Amino acid sequence: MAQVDFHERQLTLKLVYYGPPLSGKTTNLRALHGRVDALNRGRLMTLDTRDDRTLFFDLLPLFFRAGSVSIRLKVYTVPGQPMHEWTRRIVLQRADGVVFVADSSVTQATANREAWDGLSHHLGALRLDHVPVVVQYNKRDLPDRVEMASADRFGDPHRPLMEAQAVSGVGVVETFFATLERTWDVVDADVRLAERFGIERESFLDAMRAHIGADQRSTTPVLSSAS
Ligand SMILES: Nc1nc2c(ncn2[C@@H]2O[C@H](COP(=O)(O)OP(=O)(O)OP(=O)(O)O)[C@@H](O)[C@H]2O)c(=O)[nH]1
Ligand SMILES: [Mg+2]
Repeated sequence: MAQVDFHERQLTLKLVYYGPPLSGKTTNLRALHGRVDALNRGRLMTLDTRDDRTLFFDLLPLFFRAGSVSIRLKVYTVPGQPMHEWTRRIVLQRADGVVFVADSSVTQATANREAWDGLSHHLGALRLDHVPVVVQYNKRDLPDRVEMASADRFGDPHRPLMEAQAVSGVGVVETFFATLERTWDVVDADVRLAERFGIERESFLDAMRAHIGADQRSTTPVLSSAS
């Protein structure tokens, strides 16, 4: 659950990137990190094995202000390898929103489904069934990618699916914001954020956009007003 300190006017939210082995969870986080302009950038913490497999988790902390409220957004990835099931549960604790990064390769359909089942199981055990989950089909550049029309929607035929090619940054920010919007709505319904902090959903999202929208590759430095 979100940590909300109405007295100090501080809000801490946790997002978790979950999914099968090698689907591109860490790559999503790296692309997101690359978007935050250098002046505002927090450290991206990764803990890998020598072959780049996530060992415990990655963490990208994002700090920004929306009006008079300080927001701390902690973005994690879980390790996808089967042996890390317990670590995945620990990383999911207290999540406010989840991005499920599915692999578009048709050969990964079973792996996607197994990871989804694991996620559902953990969310249930952690009493987090209300947490919004946004599904991203990553690696849309693969020649053997599944057609979106026939892609697994994990039990909900109306579930919206995001498409991404995280390795080139495509679809990363869109997925992130889709998740953040749904997370705000669920947390707001729970603790009445807008009413008690006096910030509207759009101001929160605009502040986040200002923080993450500045492209570090831009030759003109863009100073975020939200720092
Ligand atoms: N073709 C293609 N490859 C991608 C894409 N995104 C990530 N990859 C590659 O997929 C491999 C795994 O990416 P990671 O981001 O490390 O995957 P992960 O989900 O964090 O893996 P684990 O932490 O071990 O579960 C790397 O070689 C990436 O370069 C994509 O959009 N297209
Ligand atoms: Mg990883």
